Amino acid sequence: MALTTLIFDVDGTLADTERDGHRVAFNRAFAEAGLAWDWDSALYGQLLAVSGGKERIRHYQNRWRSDQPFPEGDDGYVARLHAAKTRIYTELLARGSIPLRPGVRRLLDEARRCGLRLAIATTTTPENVTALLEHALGHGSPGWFEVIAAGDVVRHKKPAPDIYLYAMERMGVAPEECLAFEDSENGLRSSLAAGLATVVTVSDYTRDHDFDGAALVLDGLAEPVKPCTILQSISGAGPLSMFNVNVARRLLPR
Ligand code: XBP
Ligand code: MG
Repeated sequence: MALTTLIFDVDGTLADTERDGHRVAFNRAFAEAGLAWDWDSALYGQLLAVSGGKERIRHYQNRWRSDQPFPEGDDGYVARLHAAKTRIYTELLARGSIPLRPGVRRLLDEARRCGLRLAIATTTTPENVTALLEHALGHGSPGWFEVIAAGDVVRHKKPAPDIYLYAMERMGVAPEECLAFEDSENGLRSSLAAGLATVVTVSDYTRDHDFDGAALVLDGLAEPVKPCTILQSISGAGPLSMFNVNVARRLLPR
């Protein structure tokens, strides 16, 4: 089937949001709540194995702070802690502190010129996606994406396929006509389980993940002045110095 649709993960794929964005916001929210918790960069790398911020907070408490249980009978505690984190994170984005990764704007512009359909499939909170797009890509850019599938809209977060299946169902497209973009093993497991050919652009946190099954693994989408390195490739991808729509079309099985 011919390529009609590109579906993007957000964190780590569109922008390096984790270490200097989400992590910082979690720590500030902990401080505001009077919790003496501090997630350093290395610990945060381990915590990324659990996708979703609320799930990550619960996992950390359970695994590292079982001596400090959350207030008994207060079901909303984690939700409020996480809402504070979202407020702080979106404030960071509004200050323009997190740029897009190289090649992201170039590929989105080209895809739109070619009439490809765009969507987002992410575990992060919807406000975070809108804030990142508005501040890093430009005013009105959330409207470039027909569907922004995010956060708790599905029951099971990545590595479950649910968020990709939800996005495709909303658009009325089949996996055979779509290409997914991911940066992590959890993300790749999710897109592959949804039946999607997937391009991975690794980040510092995910470089050593297992990307078995990916159609292409690059160090980034790249720009004309700074070519990419191919880390893993299926036959048919061909040589490339930069990821573009032509390369995307070559990756779909005929
Ligand atoms: C990203 C995540 C997110 C963010 C935090 O994973 O795991 O949970 O770290 O976002 P992916 P929230 O890139 O695979 O979607 O705190 O808003 O949940
Ligand atoms: Mg990601």
